[in-house]
Amino acid sequence: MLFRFLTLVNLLLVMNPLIAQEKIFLHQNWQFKNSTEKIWKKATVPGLLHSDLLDHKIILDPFYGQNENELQQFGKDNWDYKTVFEADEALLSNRKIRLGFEGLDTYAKVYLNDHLILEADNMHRRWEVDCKAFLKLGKNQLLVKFQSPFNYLEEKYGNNFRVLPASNDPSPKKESAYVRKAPFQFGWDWAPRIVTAGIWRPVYLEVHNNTYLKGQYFSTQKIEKDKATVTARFELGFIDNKNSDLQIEIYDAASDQLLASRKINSEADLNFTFEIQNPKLWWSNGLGEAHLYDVEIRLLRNNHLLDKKNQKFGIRTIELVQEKDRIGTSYFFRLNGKDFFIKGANYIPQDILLNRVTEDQKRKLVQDAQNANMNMLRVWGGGIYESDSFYDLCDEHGILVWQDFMFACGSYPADDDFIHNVVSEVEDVAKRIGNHPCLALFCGNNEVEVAWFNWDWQGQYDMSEEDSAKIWNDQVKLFNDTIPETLFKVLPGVNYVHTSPLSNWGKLENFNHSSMHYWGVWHGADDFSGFEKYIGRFNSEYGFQSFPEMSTIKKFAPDEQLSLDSEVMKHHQKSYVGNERIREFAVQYFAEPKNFEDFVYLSQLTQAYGIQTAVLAHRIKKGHCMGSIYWQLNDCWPCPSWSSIDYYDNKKALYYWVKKAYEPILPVLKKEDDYFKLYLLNDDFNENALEVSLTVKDFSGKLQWVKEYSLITKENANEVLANFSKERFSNDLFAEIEISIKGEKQSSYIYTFAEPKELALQDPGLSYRVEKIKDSLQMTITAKSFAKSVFVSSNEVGLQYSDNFFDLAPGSSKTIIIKNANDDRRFEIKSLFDCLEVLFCLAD
Ligand code: BMA
Repeated sequence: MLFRFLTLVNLLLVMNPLIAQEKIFLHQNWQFKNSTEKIWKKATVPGLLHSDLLDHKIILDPFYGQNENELQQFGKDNWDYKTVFEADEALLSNRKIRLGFEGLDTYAKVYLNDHLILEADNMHRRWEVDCKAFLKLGKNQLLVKFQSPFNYLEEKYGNNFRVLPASNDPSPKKESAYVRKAPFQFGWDWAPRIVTAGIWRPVYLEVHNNTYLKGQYFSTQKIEKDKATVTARFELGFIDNKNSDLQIEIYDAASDQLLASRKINSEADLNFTFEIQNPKLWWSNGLGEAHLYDVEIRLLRNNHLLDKKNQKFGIRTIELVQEKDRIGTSYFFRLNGKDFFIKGANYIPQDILLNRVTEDQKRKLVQDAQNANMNMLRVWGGGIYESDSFYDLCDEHGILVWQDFMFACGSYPADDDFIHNVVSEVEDVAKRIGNHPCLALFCGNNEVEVAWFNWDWQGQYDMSEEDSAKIWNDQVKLFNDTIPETLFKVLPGVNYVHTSPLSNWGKLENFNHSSMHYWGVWHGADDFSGFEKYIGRFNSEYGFQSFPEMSTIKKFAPDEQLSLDSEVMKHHQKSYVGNERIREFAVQYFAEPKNFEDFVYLSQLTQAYGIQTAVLAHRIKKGHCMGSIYWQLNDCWPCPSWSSIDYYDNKKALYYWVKKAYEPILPVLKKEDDYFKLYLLNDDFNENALEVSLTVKDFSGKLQWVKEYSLITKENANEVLANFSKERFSNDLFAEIEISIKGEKQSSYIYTFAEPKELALQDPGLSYRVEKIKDSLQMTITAKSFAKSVFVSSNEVGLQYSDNFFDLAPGSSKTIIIKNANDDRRFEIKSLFDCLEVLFCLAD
């Protein structure tokens, strides 16, 4: 079959000399074995060792119970992967044949027909090598021998190994600092330790018969009223020395209109500018359309087409503005000349077994971010540089990306080998993803600098002054010199900061400067009032943990472990702070949980309450503060964590509450000293003529008073609509704020006037109606009296609710759409007054 496929491809190549290159994926016939054993077993490529072990039932589900403990040896062993593929004459007749790996995890020796043709030592980069000389007619064997990072380091350093700080790596030697492999796989405060190996991204042969297009980069130089100046840069791959008489032409792919053409006679000609008339700009979510240009690039010699490629790009300028101002030091983004507020989340890899993440899962998550009114994701530095498709999705959905380089919470060596490795990694990553309009910022690392100055590593790791100076100089060399110098060579002028945060939360003055990870809540002793007191200029991390819902917990814990302090629940909690902190806060803000299920529900409300408090405080202080990126969007396994969407794609209360808090135009009623202030938070750049009504009722529905306002909003400016003395509100009242345009209701919001625990809630008398409409369920829930935080859940994971964890005014109904529900799913509806309100099963 494979043979036939290759033959066909090569026939095409022979018959059509215009096709200069072709990729042939080598994903068939793979086998693997422990390198000390003899028997080969079937393997999946692309894939990872632990997935293969799972497929063969050699290991149990690493997420269940405490199974993680049982599989540590597999990451310490060495593993071999091999395949056999056929090469025919047509293939071998190609002038140039390259073997490429889009990802090898991590220390790998690659043998083609027993010739060592590649030695890899970095999971984060692509590898390509000429292999024509080693291919033969007929069967060819490709063998990849993976050495575990531990064995590799042992062999390299022996007794001279020097432990470097790596706060989340539980191993005493903290090897992860030396290995260019996703840091979180060595364990993190939300991740198990699964040290994988394998051919984790595609592997292919690529053939070339002519000079070819190897890379193409477009960046916006200038945007004027009716034209944009775009810089195009190209990289060519060569077969021979005939590099003259070339021509590059750029066409609009849809209209086939020629946009630019250039004669190429030297390296310098590969970099040129051209203009696009009446450009359509790329905007982030909320500011406008994320328009993408699709161009076809043709490479010609004497009018003969040598190669062609399609490439998308956006016309946009983005600056990170870091200037001294009257407060301190600013940190905000300017997109196409507009200064705007960033609303987003920190993104981590979607599965610790990275090969399991599907394209659908990626699309879904980026769409979820867009639907939650986010305009930025931070691809955090302890994971991976994402796949190309992830950045494509961000381009399409107007989600800006803050891209960390993959260094987090540790110190790193800076010897020649390591620096050389990092240079190759940075070059490769910048070339691979640098073209995307979504890319707003590259950041050297996560928390390497704050950790150095605040976490007492010098004491913990017993460093002499000399050691300490050396280690610190190494960090400066890496993040202030090597990485930016390399990055700017590939992407001149791109935004770069050497670390996040630039300012630490320890001192009040620091909140006037730059980026901030505020961890006084959770890692410090602050309660949620800290979120209102301590507001950085740009909050790139802050968060609070919760438990995933019961359907997810039951996937990893047997019934007898369903308690907060059971062994399994403790095992899945990877933060040193522990599960008890979640309970303390739930009791402080909501209620003493009646049982474990009740605790799980309250944990989510507590988290949502805290983070919503933070987001609103950040937005109210727009100007001082220009960004809010909470920790963390998603999970890589099922566990209690800071996430807003759990591993099985159940959205937590946090997701729905943040989605509201991130709305572009949002009325907020907030207690400040002796007053309740009615704010209109406004991130919209248009002028809107709005009517705002505020209706106050008691929990049984009796009307107290009403106020109405009309206004025309100002571009991107918050306003205070009213101040009310606090006596006008009590713990048995709620307000419904409606926004209308020309009498037509656009949105409505409910606010209560005391902390949830203080509310004088009464039995809401919930009832429901369910209808099946096509493949979705439509559930209408009605409340007799005020219902707080109504939560619909099922006994299965992954259901998609159009809304959840919402309040209902007395006598009102809300209809939600539930997707992915089978007829035999059981549902529960609960509210804060009473858990387990209604139990039903559609099949009953
Ligand atoms: C942040 C992150 C992670 C960590 C999180 C929660 O600082 O950078 O290192 O998982 O805190 O502790």
